[in-house]
Amino acid sequence: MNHSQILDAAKDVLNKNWNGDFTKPAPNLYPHQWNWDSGFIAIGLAHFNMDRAEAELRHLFKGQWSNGMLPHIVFGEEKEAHYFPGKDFWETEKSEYAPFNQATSGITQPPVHGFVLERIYEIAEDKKRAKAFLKELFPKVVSLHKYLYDNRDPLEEGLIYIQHPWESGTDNSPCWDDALSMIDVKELEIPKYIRQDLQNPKAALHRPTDLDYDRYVHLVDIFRSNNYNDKVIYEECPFLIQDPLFNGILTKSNEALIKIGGLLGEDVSEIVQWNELTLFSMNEKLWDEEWGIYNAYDLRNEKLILNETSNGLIPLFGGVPIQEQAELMLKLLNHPAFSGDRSTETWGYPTYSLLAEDIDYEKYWRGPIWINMNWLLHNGLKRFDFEKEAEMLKEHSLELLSKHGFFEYFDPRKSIDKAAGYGTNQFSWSAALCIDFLMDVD
Ligand code: 9WN
Repeated sequence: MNHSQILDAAKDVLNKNWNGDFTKPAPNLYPHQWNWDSGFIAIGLAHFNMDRAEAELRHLFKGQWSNGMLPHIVFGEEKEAHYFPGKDFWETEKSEYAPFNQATSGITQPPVHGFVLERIYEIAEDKKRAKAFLKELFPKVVSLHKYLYDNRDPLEEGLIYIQHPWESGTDNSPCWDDALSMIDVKELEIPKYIRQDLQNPKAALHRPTDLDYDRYVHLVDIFRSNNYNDKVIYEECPFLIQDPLFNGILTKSNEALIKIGGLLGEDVSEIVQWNELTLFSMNEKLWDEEWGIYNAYDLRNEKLILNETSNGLIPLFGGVPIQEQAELMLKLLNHPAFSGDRSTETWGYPTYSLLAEDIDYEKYWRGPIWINMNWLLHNGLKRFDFEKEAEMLKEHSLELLSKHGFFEYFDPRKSIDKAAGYGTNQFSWSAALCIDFLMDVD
């Protein structure tokens, strides 16, 4: 496929996944609206259908809770939508903050919306209209950030914790293994549930395990039985982690909100303070000088999680490192851990170190390449003028997409030529970010 054919094919995926209210991440597997997906999707839409880009985000924010929390799923109305956990499972009516006219989940996802608004403004030809949209969305995004700083940062370090692997967006990342292993499911009464994500014969090989799901369900059960009260959850939840991806995305969005606020003539002093604290603490607490990466921190068990995943490199995008640190991060990306060597020629960049003994090239967030991570890293590398690697990453992403289709994730090994894409092959953010790569508006 040449570039114009891929572009058309990508738009086609987004058009087909649009249901009149929002874009589904994928037709059958993910039939509702997902939080960070919608952000990436809106960027792709902005290049060819601004009405829909705006509608996408407006619909997402219809699900915002009155305390600012933005749920990771905003449920649609489709009768045929089989997804676990569906809307009834969450029992969000137990929270005093959940909207009464829109069904949602009760946890959040990485706060991409600030930088998404900034990107939409950059792409927009009609700046007056785009500015009006920024004005409408700005207070909602600020209120999400305020929720995070007020409720998910009890030590006032500027480091937001996630309370569920689904909040990370990188659900079964090896980073969460140790903390999750403390949840002994044999000792617990796990509510009954039926997974809907294993319809595809190969899904069990690629997706999280049943043990993972038992733990995911147990955590949700803690939240709903405590009426989504953040103070109680902080006391009770066995999984509380400060993740460099979540916090690196937050700094990028803080920075974008500061710029947007300036454009709109809003007071941004509080956002400036939040951001300075987050940047400071990420470098004080999470930076690993030896390995050239940001670690995660397990707040519940009070220990660093030594990180070998690309979550720890996303702070490049958020401008967290200074140039010297960024150079160490680049060195790591060029190291066999993320770039392979002659015996394992790889696509850039796997989500888990190729040198890790338990890397699984086919399993979800435990090795495969994801287009959103490539897009975040591409833009992070550009920010530090690492043009060569940024270009390579874009080319690899486009080659994978045009060779195999708009898969959810890809095998990093170049030797695997057939069936190298896994999960759904009509994945919206793969299509949306492909469009952004191809359009390259600065
Ligand atoms: C759980 C929708 C979402 C993405 C996540 C990805 C996957 C859900 C699932 O799909 O998670 O939220 O059912 O596995 O891990 O990043 O937002 O595309």
